[in-house]
Amino acid sequence: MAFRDVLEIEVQAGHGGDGSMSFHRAKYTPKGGPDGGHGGKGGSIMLRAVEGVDSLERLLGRRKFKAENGAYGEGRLRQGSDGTDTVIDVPVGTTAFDLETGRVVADLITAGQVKVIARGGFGGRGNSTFASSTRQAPRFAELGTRGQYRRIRLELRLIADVGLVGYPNAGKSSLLKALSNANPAIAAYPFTTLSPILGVVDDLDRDRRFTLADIPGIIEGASEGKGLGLEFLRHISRTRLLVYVLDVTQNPVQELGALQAELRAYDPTLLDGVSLVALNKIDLVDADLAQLAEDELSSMGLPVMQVSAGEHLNLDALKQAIFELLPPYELWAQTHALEEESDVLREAPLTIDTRMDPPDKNRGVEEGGPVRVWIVQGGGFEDRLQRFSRHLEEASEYLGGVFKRQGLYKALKQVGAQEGDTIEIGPHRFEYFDDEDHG
Ligand SMILES: Nc1nc2c(ncn2[C@@H]2O[C@H](COP(=O)(O)OP(=O)(O)OP(=O)(O)O)[C@@H](O)[C@H]2O)c(=O)[nH]1
Ligand SMILES: [Mg+2]
Repeated sequence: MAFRDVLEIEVQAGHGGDGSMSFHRAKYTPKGGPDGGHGGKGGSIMLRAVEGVDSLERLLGRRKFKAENGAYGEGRLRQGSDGTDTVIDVPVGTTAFDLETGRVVADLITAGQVKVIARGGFGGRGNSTFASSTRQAPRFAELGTRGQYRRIRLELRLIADVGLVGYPNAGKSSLLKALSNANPAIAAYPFTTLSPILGVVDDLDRDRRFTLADIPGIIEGASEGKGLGLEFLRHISRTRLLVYVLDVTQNPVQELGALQAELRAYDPTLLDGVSLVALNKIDLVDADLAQLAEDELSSMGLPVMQVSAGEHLNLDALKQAIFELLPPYELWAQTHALEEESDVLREAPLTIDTRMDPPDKNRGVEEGGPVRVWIVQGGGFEDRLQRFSRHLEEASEYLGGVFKRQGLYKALKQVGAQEGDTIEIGPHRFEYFDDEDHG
């Protein structure tokens, strides 16, 4: 069972369809009204968490995903159809990161959970939308917007319910073997286990189960790289319960303190969850000695179970204790999901910068003085222009009205724009007219 795998994918959501520029044509009505329909929405790409699969590779099978584009609008007010979404199934426990920003896009820890990772573009509006009493024949339509493109890193961390931590040779693998269906290597020397192993523990009487993860042993100084280090703690960072496996013939009290110190050095939140102690190898010591160790450990605040993985002593009691103490998954998931990016596309706020440009004959400035340029960024203005770039000339009066309603001219006036100045929005340049209404 692969414990962790990583896969990089590229996703391209569908583009929105362009709105249509069309006029009604009929035999006896030569001057028909505008009848261009809207473009359809582009399909989005989402991840969906499915149960019972433990490999990204097997489930995905490829690296590039596309969603369908929205169709163009057409005459006679025909709306273009929306592009179909693409749903990518991933195993529960998959986290998606944006490769560019490193931010968490989705953290799927519950089966059936769905999250959009690339949003489809919006459809453009047809020219019929822009008709009004003063603009009866709009010769422009809106373009659809582009679908989101992203490179995504998927990381699967199988979510084991319970993690075993302990010094090398304490008997972690022996416990895993005795409690679960797994068959890990067991040997009388330290660092037998070199990579994490998962097993399933069943309670057939009551029809319940948990998964149990065995990781390589940890020693004092692991946080400074001693032994195999703490790298493997990542695999139990999302377990709901930790079992400290301590060898009763060693110095269990001292070992527990050292283990907790190492965990704390790696991630202090590891100590916040539910945990208990399995005091192992009690078959090797007198009952009195085992009891003494249990009492000392109990005074450190954790429930303690005396067991022998080798002789199968008290294992059922340990199992039942784990079932009793294990927090319900739903409750745990609410507080342990990573914070995902918001679904809402946030628009950058409006900013206005200014600079002086040398006189430019092409713009027909006769006097030859330098020209003041106001650079408008954010506020959605560039996107808006982009959507009419095919018919900018024809749409200019409409756009002027929109920009005015959105407060652009007022903002320009406030920063000191004057008649004849240039407004620059992305690749577009306009002359600023001082209109009394702007105030
Ligand atoms: N007598 C006795 N021996 C045990 C018991 N549990 C484990 N052992 C022995 O202890 C040794 C280490 O056991 P493992 O299960 O490999 O220990 P581990 O904690 O997984 O060790 P690493 O993988 O090296 O970290 C083996 O020789 C086991 O047979 C027990 O309850 N009683
Ligand atoms: Mg082991």
